[in-house]
Amino acid sequence: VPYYYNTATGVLQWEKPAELLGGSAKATGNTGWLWVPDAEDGYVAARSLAGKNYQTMDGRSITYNTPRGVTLNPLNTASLSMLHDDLVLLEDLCEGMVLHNLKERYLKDQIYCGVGAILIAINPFKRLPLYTPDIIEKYNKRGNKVLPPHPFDIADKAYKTMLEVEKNQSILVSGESGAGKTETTKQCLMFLADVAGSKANIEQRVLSVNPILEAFGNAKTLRNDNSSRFGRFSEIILDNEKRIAGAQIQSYLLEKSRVGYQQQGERNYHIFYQLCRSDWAEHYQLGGPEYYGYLANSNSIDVKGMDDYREFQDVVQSMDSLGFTQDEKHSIFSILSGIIQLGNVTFSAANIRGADGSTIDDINAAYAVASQFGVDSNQLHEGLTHRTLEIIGQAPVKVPLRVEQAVENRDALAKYVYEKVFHWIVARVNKSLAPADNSGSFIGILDIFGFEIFEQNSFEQLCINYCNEKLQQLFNQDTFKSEQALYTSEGIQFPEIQFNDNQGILDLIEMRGGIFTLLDDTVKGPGKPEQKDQKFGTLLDSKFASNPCFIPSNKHRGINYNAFSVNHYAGSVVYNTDRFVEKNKDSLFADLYDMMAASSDVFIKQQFSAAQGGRVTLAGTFKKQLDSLMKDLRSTQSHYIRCIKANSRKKPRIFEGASCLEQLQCAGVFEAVTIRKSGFPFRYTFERFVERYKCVLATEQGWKPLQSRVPQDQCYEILSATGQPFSGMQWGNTMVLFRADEYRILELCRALSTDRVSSKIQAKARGRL
Ligand code: AOV
Ligand code: MG
Repeated sequence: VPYYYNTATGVLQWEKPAELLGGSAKATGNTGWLWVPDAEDGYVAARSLAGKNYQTMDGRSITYNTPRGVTLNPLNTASLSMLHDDLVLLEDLCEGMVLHNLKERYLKDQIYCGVGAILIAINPFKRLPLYTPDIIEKYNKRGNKVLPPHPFDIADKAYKTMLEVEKNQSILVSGESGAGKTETTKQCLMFLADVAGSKANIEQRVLSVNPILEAFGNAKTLRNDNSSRFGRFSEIILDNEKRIAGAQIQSYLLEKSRVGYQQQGERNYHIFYQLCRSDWAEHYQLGGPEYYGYLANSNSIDVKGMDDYREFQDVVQSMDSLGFTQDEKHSIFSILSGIIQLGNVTFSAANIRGADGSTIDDINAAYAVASQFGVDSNQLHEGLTHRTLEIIGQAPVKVPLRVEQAVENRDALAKYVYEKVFHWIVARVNKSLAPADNSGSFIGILDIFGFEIFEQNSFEQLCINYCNEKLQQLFNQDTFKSEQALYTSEGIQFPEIQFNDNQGILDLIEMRGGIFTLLDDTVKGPGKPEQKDQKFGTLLDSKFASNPCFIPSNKHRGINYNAFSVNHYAGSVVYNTDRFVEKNKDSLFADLYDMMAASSDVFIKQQFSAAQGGRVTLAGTFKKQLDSLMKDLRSTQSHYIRCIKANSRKKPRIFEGASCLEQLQCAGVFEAVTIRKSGFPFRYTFERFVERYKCVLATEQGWKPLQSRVPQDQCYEILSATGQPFSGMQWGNTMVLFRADEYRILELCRALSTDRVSSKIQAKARGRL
């Protein structure tokens, strides 16, 4: 077995440069291999045959039609075997190479990888021993050591930067459903709780928020058994000694439609099933979940690996540790029972004073709801099956609702009440975690839905994608700014850096007169919901026909619904305008609202005490929330974690390249790469440069010591020994910066030297044998 001995570092088994790998890799060197886009793998390494025909490295024949103006990236086969912790160190930073690196690492359970300051985390779909106390300890006590990429690395950086520069920090976690955002967030929280600690075990209370919020805000979906159906920004508040003093949570866009309806195979919120399975169920006259429409209609009741009975105990325990009173818990659970039973209230068509109306089938179901909600059962019956029309100058009239309208009205009540409960819980948690002194600094962690492009996209997707545009803008500006800051602090002239700015898309959506305002105006105007959707679509078309970020309805061929598209940074998304207006409306018929406000249950009464705002729209509320979030984030130093879902089967060891590529694009990873690449992407402090390249001085006779003592001079010495011009090197105050061309030459020189020396040692070793 040949061995390599590096006399400069004293390390045996030198990391052998790829250019010298010998054998097949060498033979196939740079001879026409290309990264060819592939529908399944994202990219495959292949060689051009004739025309559209290519042969892949593993011998398959494929065809690819290269679009005009596109050149395929050449591939240096030797670099295939070099895997990096930080993708920026790839000499060839193209999409194919990035994807290849991530895949090879993933298959070796190296699920984390950096791209500059960004952490990419690929969901392993299996438990890895990466989060133990001794690993926390390792990151916490690292000193100056560079450790492998990890969420602890990011949390540690955030915490230590805060200690150093007294600036609030934030960690922004994004990715598609099931990519691992919530798990990653919990890992960061766990690290901070452990490392920062607190005076009175406050960190344990901060951690006990998770079971509660997950029970009320998470549900089983087809994509994720424990899918968060709300966005969340958790601020961990630190005192003057930088110990945890409390926390505050802000939630975004709870998916309330789930309360009334779930797709087949999905579930309602976990808490409903937990309550039905709990020892408390009897108290609220609840049977098993299979008895209730809201819980059983989607044919998914139990989740593999999830114990609803036990989880409920966790929830109650967490509530206790956060100081929820017995009364508060009872109020919440009785409202939940009311919602569950409300779903079993069904209607039949009836003639009401000569008009088409409806009546409740089983009055006992309504009694049960009325008693849990503390309202009068007649009023409930009346409120569900009628609505009061107020016409100015006339006495109000009661209009009967047809069956389908009554059902919608019933679901609206359930959704509305549930949302109230959810918001109350978040507020209650915040009350109990509020720090005594409000002056502290914070580390915020954002766990929020990533960019969504579905087969059918609606109002919810527009809100989510709008949010991602906002975050993407911040991300680009941050990446740009941190590059700029580095060049400035190194005293190097800032190169011309280009990147795609998405302000135009944001303007289209949020500006006065933009999509959101038009939608809000349509909600307030007259007409039936369907007519309003139509009107909204027409308005958009007439207003934005020539906006480059917008595609009007008449440009959507082969689509059988009213559509418009937005050219988002992550790709063009087609939105279906049906129900947009209705979904944006965030109110309840006054009959039901007033009924709830008169409840005999103090808790409910309180929730409905404020007059219902007439003008509330979801778009308006969400925009306001986001503005405030962005303001908070801009005041912090941000750290980014991009979660990637390796496959849609939720199985370990499967890497679906094309989908991963799409996610990386949606995460804006390549924008960051572009920004970095357009400057000087390779950078080493003088010391690290010397460490890596001093071997260049080696000759046939062996290693040569450096003449100078000053690191920067040592760098010059090394470069001049290569005999290459290196005119493009940038000399900063502490580091040398350069581009891929210089990097390639340097690596080659390094490779040649180490090879010379190691073959010499081998020869010697053989001679001795
Ligand atoms: P999400 O938060 O990104 O989805 P989760 O964090 O809930 O995704 O992760 C989904 C599932 O993937 C988890 O329940 C785990 O089974 C598994 N998983 C994720 N990260 C890890 C890890 N580091 N180690 C082991 N298993 C992991 V959503 O909330 O749906 O957008 O709305
Ligand atoms: Mg989640």
